[in-house]
Amino acid sequence: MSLYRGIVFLASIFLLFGAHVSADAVSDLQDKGRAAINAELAKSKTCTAAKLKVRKEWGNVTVSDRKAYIKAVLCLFNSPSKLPAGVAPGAKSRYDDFVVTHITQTLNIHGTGSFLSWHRYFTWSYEQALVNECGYNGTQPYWDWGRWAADPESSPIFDGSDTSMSGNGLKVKHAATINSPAQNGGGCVQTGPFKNISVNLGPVSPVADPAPPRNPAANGLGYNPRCLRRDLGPYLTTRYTTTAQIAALITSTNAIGTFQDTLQGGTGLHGSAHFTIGSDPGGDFYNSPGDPAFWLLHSMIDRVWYIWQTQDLTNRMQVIAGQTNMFGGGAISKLTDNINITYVNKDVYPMSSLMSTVDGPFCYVYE
Ligand SMILES: *[C@@H]1O[C@H](CO)[C@@H](O)[C@H](O)[C@H]1NC(C)=O
Ligand SMILES: *[C@@H]1O[C@H](CO)[C@@H](O)[C@H](O)[C@H]1NC(C)=O
Ligand SMILES: *[C@@H]1O[C@H](CO)[C@@H](O)[C@H](O)[C@H]1NC(C)=O
Ligand SMILES: *[C@@H]1O[C@H](CO)[C@@H](O)[C@H](O)[C@H]1NC(C)=O
Ligand SMILES: [Cu+2]
Repeated sequence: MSLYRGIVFLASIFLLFGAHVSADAVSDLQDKGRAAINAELAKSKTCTAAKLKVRKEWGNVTVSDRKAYIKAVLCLFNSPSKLPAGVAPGAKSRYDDFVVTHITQTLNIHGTGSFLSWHRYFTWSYEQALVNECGYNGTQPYWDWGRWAADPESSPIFDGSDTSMSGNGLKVKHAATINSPAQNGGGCVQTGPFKNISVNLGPVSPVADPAPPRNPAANGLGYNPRCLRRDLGPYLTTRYTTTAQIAALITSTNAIGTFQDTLQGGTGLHGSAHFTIGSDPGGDFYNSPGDPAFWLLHSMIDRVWYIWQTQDLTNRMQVIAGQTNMFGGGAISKLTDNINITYVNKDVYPMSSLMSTVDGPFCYVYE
């Protein structure tokens, strides 16, 4: 065979098989950590291989499972609130109970030692509500920001189809925010399964143009019904949440403090993903769970933490850093500190019980 034909032959082999065997860099790290999780599972007091659940990327969830997930989320929007009278007059649905829980604890769950474990437990409790209160039998999907970084609007998560989490907001003329130039939406979401939901709570700290109407209560818990808005676009994802950047965070940070601070820093993965949804309530630090894509975003935050942990479980499982108040105030956070999200899950756990995804209340891995 001539040299030329040899090269063509090798290139064809690569095209046929190479593209399939090489997963992305973050999935490679995930696969590398899986043996450590399996060893942890074998020691678990609560989780077994038979009970283990697998959380998947939205693009890898089957169409019928996406529909089942959407149906269960709509069920939470259509179920009554269970909050005791007087806690939040604006909470009209069971879904709103989760939003209220986040609003009232915001200053003690971000930039604190509890950020990762609080949001892990919060997201899992939401998944539990979908299962136990709305008949869902799947798992909480995640949004891999890197996979769709080039164009989030065309992803199966935000393409506006009836198997998406609804599309962008209507394109309206609007100003840049401090976090991003104006992107491709800014108005009300008018496509997909969630086009008709009512955002009832907040705003508390809106980062959106035009500004949402003020809440009748200063704490944002009054009734303030309005449309769901988004301002999706590629500005932040192409700059700050690429697969290479996600992998770099996992491989270049050894200390939990550095890991969580980099994740949450100015142009870190967490804020960049939130401001990619943007607008109202997506761009509101307190009220962001009012957008149902919040849970896919935070499942990915949890996945990044999980993958980071699995690279060195012995040193990265039961570790914590930070204080109890977002502004650096309060006490030093301890693994014995309780996480209490009372209205959406009555079970209170110390953070030490929320560090492993295959022990304590949890029994899941990522794929
Ligand atoms: C979940 O529900 C779907 C549809 O109702 C069904 O096809 C599937 O077998 C169920 N899966 C499990 C694990 O129960
Ligand atoms: C949209 O929501 C409103 C208020 O909840 C309801 O009256 C209306 O029937 C809904 N429309 C559709 C198409 O679901
Ligand atoms: C959890 O918070 C609720 C509401 O603030 C409170 O009533 C309850 O006593 C707390 N539970 C624990 C165990 O701290
Ligand atoms: C998604 O599915 C594709 C095709 O089956 C697979 O190659 C890829 O690894 C999956 N990605 C994730 C994140 O599971
Ligand atoms: Cu949060």
